[in-house]
Amino acid sequence: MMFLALALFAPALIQGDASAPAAPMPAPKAPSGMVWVEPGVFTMGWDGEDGRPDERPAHRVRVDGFWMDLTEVTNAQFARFVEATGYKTTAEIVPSWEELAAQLPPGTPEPPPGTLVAGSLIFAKTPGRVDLRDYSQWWAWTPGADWRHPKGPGSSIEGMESYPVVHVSWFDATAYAAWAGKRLPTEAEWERAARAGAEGARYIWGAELVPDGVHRANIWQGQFPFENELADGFEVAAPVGSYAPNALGLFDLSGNVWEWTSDQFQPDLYEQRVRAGGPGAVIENPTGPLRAADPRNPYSRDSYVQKGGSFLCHADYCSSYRPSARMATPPDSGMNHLGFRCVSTPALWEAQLERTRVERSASAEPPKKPQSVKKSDG
Ligand SMILES: [Ca+2]
Ligand SMILES: [Ca+2]
Repeated sequence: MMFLALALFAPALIQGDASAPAAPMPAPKAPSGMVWVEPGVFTMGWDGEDGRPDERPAHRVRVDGFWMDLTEVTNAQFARFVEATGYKTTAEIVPSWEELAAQLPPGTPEPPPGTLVAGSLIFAKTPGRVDLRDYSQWWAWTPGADWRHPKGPGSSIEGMESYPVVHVSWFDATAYAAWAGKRLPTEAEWERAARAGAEGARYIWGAELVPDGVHRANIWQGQFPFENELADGFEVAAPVGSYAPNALGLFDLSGNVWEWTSDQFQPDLYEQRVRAGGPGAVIENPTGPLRAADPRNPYSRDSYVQKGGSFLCHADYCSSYRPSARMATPPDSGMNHLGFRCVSTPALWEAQLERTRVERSASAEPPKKPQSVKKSDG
């Protein structure tokens, strides 16, 4: 939290990116809690030895400027949204069989009536070493788990106001963003922001995972998924801003909780881009494909990219705290290591300010006088 306090009180000092070309205009005034990411070209993806096939080939991408939330969206911020709108998250609603069936192999029998319940997935350590290809061994479907009950029924978020909100589906994250005058970042915007000040580096902060013995992200040390040595101080999510930020002042882009993006996932997307663009092409403001092709969720039409890894990421298992790493999840799924942060643009933010002005003036109008009823003489 120390790092976060510093950044919130000195936002003007952390704008700018030495690796970006000079902006033609000064950065617009940032909405509270956000920082301007300059427009510019960067290398997206990773051809290094620890990169996975879906991160290849690295290619040049240009994105327009945008603001990004300094932190993952917190429980306190999400609570304000729910209070203002009465919104119910996906994890709080009993799923319909039609929705579930669309993500399962054809012919999967329908469960007996009354057995479908609202809930979410919670990580549970295994008793010992397991086959890492079968992630069902450390994920427990937990009825009653939702953003207000992150560990299931009986748990609460009291005292966890500054922790990232979790158990939020892509739909929930998108609804929050629209309410806040923001949107989810594209995958390219997210990676552009994460690479600020460390272009071409393996990690968001440079070449070493733990430079000078200082942990830079909340991930997993020890042996996944049964022994966590807690060298970075946290077993599950940490309050946002517990580690030093990147060059732009953005916290926890690496680790803590995964972050939803607005892009659908396809494992060979970068190959398709480079083929379509030709050698040396700079891809402008790329967005995801219209439909997903996610090998981990083969029956789901939609699966959205998430970035940054989480407190569960381990050097031997996924190392998804690298800025190029990609994972995807169907939009109706929540988990206790998956959250989000938002971005905004001058146009989106101006529309939000206008909406606020209209709402304020509407609520400031004096109440209409009741119409007097003329008594008839007749
Ligand atoms: Ca940790
Ligand atoms: Ca994160």
